[in-house]
Amino acid sequence: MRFGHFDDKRREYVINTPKTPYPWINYLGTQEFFSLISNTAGGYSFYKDARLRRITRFRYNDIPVDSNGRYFYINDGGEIWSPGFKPVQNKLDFYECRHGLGYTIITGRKNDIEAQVTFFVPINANCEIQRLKLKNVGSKNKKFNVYSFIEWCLWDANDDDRNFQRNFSTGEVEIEGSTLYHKTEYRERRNHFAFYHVNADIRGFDTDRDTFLGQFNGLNNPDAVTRNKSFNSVADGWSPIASHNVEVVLAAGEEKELIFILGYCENPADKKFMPDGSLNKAPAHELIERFNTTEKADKAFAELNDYWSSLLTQFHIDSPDDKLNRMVNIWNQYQCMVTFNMSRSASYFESGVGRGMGFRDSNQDLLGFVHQIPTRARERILDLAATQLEDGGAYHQYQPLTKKGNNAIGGNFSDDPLWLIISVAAYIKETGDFDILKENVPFDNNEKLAAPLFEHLRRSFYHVINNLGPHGLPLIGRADWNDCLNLNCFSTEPGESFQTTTNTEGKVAESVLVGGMFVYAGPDFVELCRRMGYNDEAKKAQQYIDKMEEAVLKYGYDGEWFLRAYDSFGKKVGSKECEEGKIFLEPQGMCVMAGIGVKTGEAKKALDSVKKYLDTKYGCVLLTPAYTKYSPALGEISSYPPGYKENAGIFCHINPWIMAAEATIGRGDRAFELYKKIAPAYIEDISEIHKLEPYVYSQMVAGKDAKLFGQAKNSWLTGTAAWNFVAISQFILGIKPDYDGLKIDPCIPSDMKEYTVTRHFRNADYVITVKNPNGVCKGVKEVTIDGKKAESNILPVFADGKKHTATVVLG
Ligand code: BGC
Ligand code: IFM
Repeated sequence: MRFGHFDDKRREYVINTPKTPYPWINYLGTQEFFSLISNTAGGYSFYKDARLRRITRFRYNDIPVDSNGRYFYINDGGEIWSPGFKPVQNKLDFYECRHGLGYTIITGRKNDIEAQVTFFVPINANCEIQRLKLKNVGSKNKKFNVYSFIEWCLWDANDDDRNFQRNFSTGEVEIEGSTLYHKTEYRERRNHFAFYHVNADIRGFDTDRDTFLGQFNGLNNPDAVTRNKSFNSVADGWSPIASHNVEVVLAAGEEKELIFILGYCENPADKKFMPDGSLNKAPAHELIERFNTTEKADKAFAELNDYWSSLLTQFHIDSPDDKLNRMVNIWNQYQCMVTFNMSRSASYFESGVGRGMGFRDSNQDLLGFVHQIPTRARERILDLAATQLEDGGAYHQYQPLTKKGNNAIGGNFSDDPLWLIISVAAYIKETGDFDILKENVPFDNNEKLAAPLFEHLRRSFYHVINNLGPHGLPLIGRADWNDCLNLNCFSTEPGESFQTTTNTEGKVAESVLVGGMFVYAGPDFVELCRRMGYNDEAKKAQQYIDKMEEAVLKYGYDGEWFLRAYDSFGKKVGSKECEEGKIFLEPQGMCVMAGIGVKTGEAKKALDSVKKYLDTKYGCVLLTPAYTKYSPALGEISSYPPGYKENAGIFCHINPWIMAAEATIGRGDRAFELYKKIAPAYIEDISEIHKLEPYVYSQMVAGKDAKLFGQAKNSWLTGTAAWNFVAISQFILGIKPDYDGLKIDPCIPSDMKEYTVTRHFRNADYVITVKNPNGVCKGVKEVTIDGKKAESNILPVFADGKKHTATVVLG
């Protein structure tokens, strides 16, 4: 069952009922000002940091779900309704929500009034624009009242949610014509403020929530709206809001537009106040001036669309498969941008206060984003590297506002350092910018400890080598990629201390996955050593990689698949010897992608075992059989009921590793079969089972052991986005940026006859047509570039701003 449809021409998902199985959301904003918006206009806004600079308030896990947003009310002769259905929830004559790239358009119609709101955050501006178009679609004149509503958050979302003894006394506002200002704490620690403006004369306003609502009402029936007259309340503490009341008169067929602007501003410390002690509103006036007419808003909206069009031309496919085109050209790339911006901080499953930018997560997100805006990827790499510790380990996250690393959700994740090598290599392959390796970057955010970025990669590489366990495999530390596989018996409760039930002090439990990752990432380190002229070091590094590969094959292979780990008792995890958790998905993907056992047959066997034991109709589960009992020796993984999350959920993030692994051994049919199982566009028809947005990936789909098999959770912010883009664009379609050119090496389903990819790469456009006349999966037989036969399948770097045409024939 569906709740809408894709409109590929407009690059939108069109939802035709407010009653989706869960709020289906979108993200507005590309740089610093961001908003989350659901299909009923719920959600919130923040500046840079969802925790430290929250602009509007949201109530997590409230009832009904998705409480609070930017809401409009229409009072049409006593009939009250909202264009987005919520919060009034009156039956509408028509409803539609179009989630597009960086904008959402919600239309509601009732009693001959059509109200359409376009929400977007313009490029290079710290505000959300809400264009409310009102049309009288009937034959009689209409006179009605519009009320806007947003609720301010008192900046620090964490504090806002709990420190009421203080917060109920700090709220302050200021009113100037049609602009309602929020300036809590401005008198002391803040130099920023927010405002909500409408480009029309207002009949009234409210800034005190409880006055606007009335003590016994919810957002569905505010007093001000039911009595049809704002109270002109001026908040003094409690909960400041901003609500305008505009009277609208429309002749039959007439249309009017109101432009609401929700803005964020900063003042220099010495220009905070005007001589009369009021807020210095100059930056707000400027911002309002930029967008306060229909023409200006039109222009800003067109700019946003152009921005996206230009980003999406970096990689574009034309194939006979509409679903593939829509995933690759639109939604997967869009989600990659969103994960790049948000990491794991703010979604409808992440509260925005728990996590900031993850070291592991952001490095991976970059893999799916780097081709879009390489300069931003460069900046991100330097920010991440600055949070690396001197020994090569890393803080697991940092807050985007301060850019300082912290271990709020723990530290000592053994995979973290290697992700930096992987992301830097991807960035250099995309751009050819080897100079980044010479950038001086602090360790531990300490300028005194700064060293060239290359040194950071070196420390990453040796962090693994300096932390090997009894089998020569990497020690697992607190965890590796799988946060919940805690083999050193860490407590899972925040604040509780390390329980040394094994007394092996972290020196026994080892990760086969990190071993595989080392072999996957290592060759890039070796290549970068060479490019820096460190040939001896390259040789030495290669020896370590070879040794690791041996150790993985010798101690990390279990006969038919790769083992997952050794626990802190030295016992195997993910082995046929185990009662539960006999086989895990991650090492099969990573080790094969690394090329381990490809020539000698272990790789193929491992992937056959994935198919045999881990595959389901909705994708591959993370392990099987699921753990049925909690075990401190395994940690959080065993705390989840079977089939959920890391305990045998279909972890969408790792499925593309298997696709890439299948492509590595040449099985294009299987790689694409797996791609289609989890790619949202292919499973739109089961939206009622899947439950979450059919246009983006979710982190997890409940596995075969779960009661709700097939139901997704944690949509949007997941490494699934980047890795699926890598799997489809590089491993399956085979367009792989490399150090010296664009390598074309597809591994496709045998019935895929032809496709064309337009790829912008280092200042040239490559139009690459792949032909598969003999129905093979892999193997480049012939390449021509600009009509001439090429020597290899690596298209050269033209960097001439021109278009180049390549034909690649498989066979
Ligand atoms: C996992 C959660 C876990 C958390 C612990 C996340 O990545 O998905 O299940 O609770 O890490 O750090
Ligand atoms: O690898 C992690 C990721 O960092 C956050 N989500 C869950 C994954 C697996 O535990």
